[in-house]
Amino acid sequence: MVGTVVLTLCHRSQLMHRTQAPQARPEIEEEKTSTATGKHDDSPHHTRGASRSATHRTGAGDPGSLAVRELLVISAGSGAAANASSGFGPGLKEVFGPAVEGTGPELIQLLTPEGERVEHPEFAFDEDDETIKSFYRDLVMTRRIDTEATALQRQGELGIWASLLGQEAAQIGSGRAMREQDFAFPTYREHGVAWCRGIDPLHLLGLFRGVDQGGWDPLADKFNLYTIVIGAQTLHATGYAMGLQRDGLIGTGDPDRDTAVIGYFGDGATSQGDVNEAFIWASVFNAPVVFFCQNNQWAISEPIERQSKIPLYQRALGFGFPGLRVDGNDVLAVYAVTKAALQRAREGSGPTFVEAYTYRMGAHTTSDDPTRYRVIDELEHWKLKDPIERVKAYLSRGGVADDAYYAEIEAEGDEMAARLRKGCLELPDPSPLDIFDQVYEEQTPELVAQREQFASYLASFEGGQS
Ligand SMILES: Cc1ncc(C[n+]2csc(CCOP(=O)(O)OP(=O)(O)O)c2C)c(N)n1
Ligand SMILES: [Mg+2]
Repeated sequence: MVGTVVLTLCHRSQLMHRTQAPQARPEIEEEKTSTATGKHDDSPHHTRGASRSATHRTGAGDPGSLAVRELLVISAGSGAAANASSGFGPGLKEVFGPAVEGTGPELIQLLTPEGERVEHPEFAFDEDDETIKSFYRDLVMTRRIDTEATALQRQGELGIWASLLGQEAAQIGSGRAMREQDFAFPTYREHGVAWCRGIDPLHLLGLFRGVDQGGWDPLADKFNLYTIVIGAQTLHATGYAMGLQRDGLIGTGDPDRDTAVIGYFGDGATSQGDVNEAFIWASVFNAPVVFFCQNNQWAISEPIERQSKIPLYQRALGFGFPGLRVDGNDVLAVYAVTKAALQRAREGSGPTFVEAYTYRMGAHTTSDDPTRYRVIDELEHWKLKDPIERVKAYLSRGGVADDAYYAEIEAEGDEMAARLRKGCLELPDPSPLDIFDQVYEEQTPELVAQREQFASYLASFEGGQS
């Protein structure tokens, strides 16, 4: 029952984390101290302290040479290392500005965690309150899919589930910004975008139950099948975007014809070669693609500090296209920013990197236990920035929606969840022979022979199938 997806969503980096060589002296010292005091690597407190504080201390300018690294370690005690000039050229702060840590002042936000609308000089949310109400519905329904799928996995009905808890606004805001003709290339977590593309969530359950590969038609829904190989879909997105260029589907001025592509990936994926290659191709060919990174702060157990020493969006500069950081828990800001970036692509102005700054509130997948590597305080902090609560606060304060509306949405969610549960349990198991039918569009002689051989093997069992 447990399909191919299960094994590939593995915890390799989690295992590696424990055996990794430390990046700099302070970490070594910390590990020695903690061993001496009886703590070992499995302690969540130790892991948190070591990875967070040590990387902050070494997260500095140009660490290319040992001499520079030593300089940074020496200055680490002052807390200035992240911005210090190494003496070998300008420091990060001088090149990129002051925001090399935290969310920084450049975070684009249009709705605060308290549900207050705020202005931004470059981006505005220009839709009405009815649209915000519909965003609320999408957010709640998406979270409901997630809750039901998690429960189904816990009851043994799914092999695994990758929760999007906390990332709903990043996905609904960007998904709703797409036009019908735009094409999305997701990872394995984009359940909210799938919802926006009109994909029946039962298909998502089929994939995670291991009975099919997703089952939706990527061309019909303009939503590619989930990609588990980290970062690979950014190349697919770029290639597709270049195809659109060659088909003359950008820059015509016709809003129903001009098309953009959006490629989703995580913070950890930015360390993959595929992603960096996609950036280069998209840049030099001016491909109509939006690189949408959900920086949820973690790649399984690896914190963002181990992926980048500068805010991710600033990397775009080095590739030659614009990068922006948006509050990924603010559905209005994500919508406004993604809409502008997609339009830029459709007009033929090339790629944009959007970093949606958010937080993975749940485990990496149902196979993961985040209490082993991160502090509970972090989660408490992010709960205050919940993407759904702030929309509800806005709607309630302005009298746009009331309890009756919220109850209606909740009832709709429960009804959908019951349908999904029933549908999931009724999903037919595939025949083992299906695999031969779905490799190529047309059969090859080798496959036909292999199929026959396997069919007679299956038939050799009592009650076996052919
Ligand atoms: C090429 C490749 N390497 C490793 C893995 C195992 N793996 C699955 S998810 C994951 C972490 C991805 O983190 P991130 O890109 O931040 O996305 P998130 O899961 O946080 O959404 C890894 C290493 C994989 N699926 N593919
Ligand atoms: Mg991540």
